[in-house]
Parts: sequence; structure tokens; C-alpha cells
Amino acid sequence: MSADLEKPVAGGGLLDRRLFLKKGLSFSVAALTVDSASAADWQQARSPWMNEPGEPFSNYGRPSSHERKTIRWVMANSMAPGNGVSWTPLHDLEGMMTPNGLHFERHHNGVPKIDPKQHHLLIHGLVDNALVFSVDALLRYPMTSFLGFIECGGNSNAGWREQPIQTQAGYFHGMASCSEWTGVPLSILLDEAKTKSGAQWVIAEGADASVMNVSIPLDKILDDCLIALYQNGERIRPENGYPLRLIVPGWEGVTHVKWLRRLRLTDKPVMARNETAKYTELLPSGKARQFSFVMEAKSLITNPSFGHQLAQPGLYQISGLAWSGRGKIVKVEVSADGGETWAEAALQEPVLAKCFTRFRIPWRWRGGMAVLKSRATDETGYLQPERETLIEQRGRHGYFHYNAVVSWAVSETGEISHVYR
Ligand SMILES: Nc1nc2c(c(=O)[nH]1)N[C@H]1C(S)=C(S)[C@@H](COP(=O)(O)O)O[C@H]1N2
Ligand SMILES: [Mo]
Repeated sequence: MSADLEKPVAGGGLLDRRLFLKKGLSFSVAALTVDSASAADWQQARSPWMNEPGEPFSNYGRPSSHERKTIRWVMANSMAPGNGVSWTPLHDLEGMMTPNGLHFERHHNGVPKIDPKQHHLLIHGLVDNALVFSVDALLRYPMTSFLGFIECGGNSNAGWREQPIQTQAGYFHGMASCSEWTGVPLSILLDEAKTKSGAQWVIAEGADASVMNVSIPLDKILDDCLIALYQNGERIRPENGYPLRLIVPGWEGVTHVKWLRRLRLTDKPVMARNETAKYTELLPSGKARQFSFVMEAKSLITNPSFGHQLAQPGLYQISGLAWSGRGKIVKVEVSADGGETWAEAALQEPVLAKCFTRFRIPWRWRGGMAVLKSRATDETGYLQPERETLIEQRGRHGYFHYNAVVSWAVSETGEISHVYR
């Protein structure tokens, strides 16, 4: 059985996903081989940091100074520095969670400096009891956690360009991040406010200088939305909505209103800027698609990806992320021959609904040209489309909701570039 595992399962040298469970696997070039004499030398060698006491304790930890290149890439408007994006460096990360300091940011008018003692949440409109909550009051309500992604509807939109953009995976697809969000289910608060019959929409509004607002169907709010107060165990970072934000699992980023100050229940949507002029899609028919809330299944290989360099031919582990706003990822297939043949990748547990899922598959690179791709299937049976299929469905004037298969070309010398094929 173990010999079988080393036989390719698809073209271009893709191997069985269970190969890495096997013992005695040789990466041939990855480690140095040492004889017993030099092993003794290695054992005796004392690095300078073993000869003196280390640094003292710190109140709040930081990454190693050797990891200073792992940062968010900021893309902001020089005339209005509070409007723009910073991207999560997905190409430098592993696992499924995004560290708080690397969660992507999308602000329309900067990060407000909110004093939590002076911040309140108002719930009003079509309710029997209009309610105002202080942050301290909200902290006393029962909480639950949602582990999942937030993805901007504009993420990956460089994919609509005529020519493939040559940039790191995170600076192309990193308007998506994944955290554990903890807070109060909105169903509890709305139960207390008692919604009136006729209430069908909730208008959520933030306390930033853009006073951003969006309309969300009441059914979704009652189903699984949260007022989040914590992000990966600590209080939410200012840039991600401190002291509280709306979490709308699986729906586009703009619905997750940060610095939330108001929820108004109404019978119809408010037709805000971000649901009319923005976050809508012009279709080939000339009509625009509106309220396209759900983020459809997507995947991409993060390692290797653009900017990485394969050292030499040999065994590699291809690793990437897949997610779907409709539920769990059930399958990720990888191709090393530009989509001629596909092999199933291993999914790292836990596999959760509306959450980043890490996939991995072994690959033996023989040194020639290769095109690496991944495609995800979610639990509704939806298969991530090839770029041509997406363009057939949505036309060439798209800007939001780009989720096509991503292809990385490997050159004979091991450089990786972005291609459409
Ligand atoms: N109040 C407010 N909420 C907001 C925004 C904003 O500018 N103001 N940006 C929205 C957009 S477009 C996105 S994609 C997400 C980004 O969340 P993040 O910055 O925590 O990643 O927040 C949303 N919530
Ligand atoms: Mo967004």
C-alpha cells in the first residue's frame, strides 16, 4: 500500500493525499545528512543566544523581528487616507485562522477612536420596545462563538482584468480573513425588543465618519447573526470594529457593519450607497444584480504561489484555503497540469461551515513547466467555476464577487507566476 501511495494520482506529478501519513518518507533534498562525527559537532555547537539570559517578559507579545515582512499591504487613497484596504498576506500564513494584527481592513472613512464608555447600540423602528444597550450591558448577555471568514465582495476583483495581475496571493485574494468571533446572538436582543409584524429588514449603521449603513433581511439576522465583542479571544481590534460589530456569517464583508451603533427594523431596504452604487453586479443583459449577499465557494493555492521560488525538483506539499458562504467545503481538487487531470486534496480538520478550510496535497515536481490550480465544492454541490465559465455567466463588466479558479504557472526554473488557463 505504501509503495502505491508514491504513484502519481493525476498528471504533472500529483500524489495521493495520504502520502504524508506514511512513515519514512524521504524529502531527499530538504534536510542535510550528517555522519556521526559531524553530528557530534552539531550537538556541541552553542549559538550565541544559548550563552546569556534571554529577554524578560512582556505585557503583550509581538511576532519575531525576523518576520517583519509578514504584514498587511496597505492600499489607500492618498487624498483620503482613511478610505482603502489593507490585505491579509495569505501567501505567508498557514493553518486556518488569521492573527488579529493581520486581519484585512476595509474602511470607508478611517478607524474611529471610540470610547467604549460612551458607545451605545440602539435597536428601534418596527419593534414594541426600542432599546439602548451600553457596551457593559452587552457584555453581560449570553454569548456564542462563530469561527468563520469575512470576505469583502470586492475581493479578488483583479481577476476581472484582461491580463492576469502579477502579485502575491494575499494582495490579490487577501480581502478575506478568518477569526473566532464571540458575542451576543441578535435573536436574543430582538426577542427583548419584540419585532412588530411587517418588520422584514434591519438597517445597520456604524459610528464611523462614513456612517456606513446597509440593509439586511430580518430572517438572516434572526438565523445566525451576532453582535461580536471579541475576536480570537481578545476584545475586537479598533480597525475591525471595536467595541462591537455585526457578524453576518457567510455574507459579503460590507454587511458586517463595524463600530455598530444602530439597528432599525423596517419593512423595506434603505437603498444605501453600498447596496445600489456599490456591491452590485452589472450582468451581460444590462441589468444589475443587487443584494447578492452570499459569498460563493472559492479556493486558492497559497503555497506555492506568486513570488515563491521552488528550490529544486522534488517532493513538495501544496497547501491552500477554501471557503464557502453557503456552508461547509466538502471537496477540494488540485491539478498540476492546468486542469487536464485533478486529484483530491486532504482537508485539515476541523472543517466548519462558512469558515476557512485548509487543504493540502503532495506533489512531486520533476522540474518542467506546470500549472497548479485548485477548485472547491461546497455542501450544496456548488463547484467553483473556471474563469471562462464565470465570464459566460456574469459578462466582462464585473467588479464584485469574483470566485473563479486561480492558476499559478511554474517555470522550468521554479518561478511562479499568475496565468489565466
Ligand atoms: N462602519 C463601517 N462598517 C464597515 C465598513 C466601513 O467602512 N464602516 N466597511 C465594510 C466593508 S466594505 C468590509 S469588506 C468589512 C471589512 O471588515 P474588516 O475591516 O474588519 O476586515 O467591513 C464592513 N463594515
Ligand atoms: Mo467590502
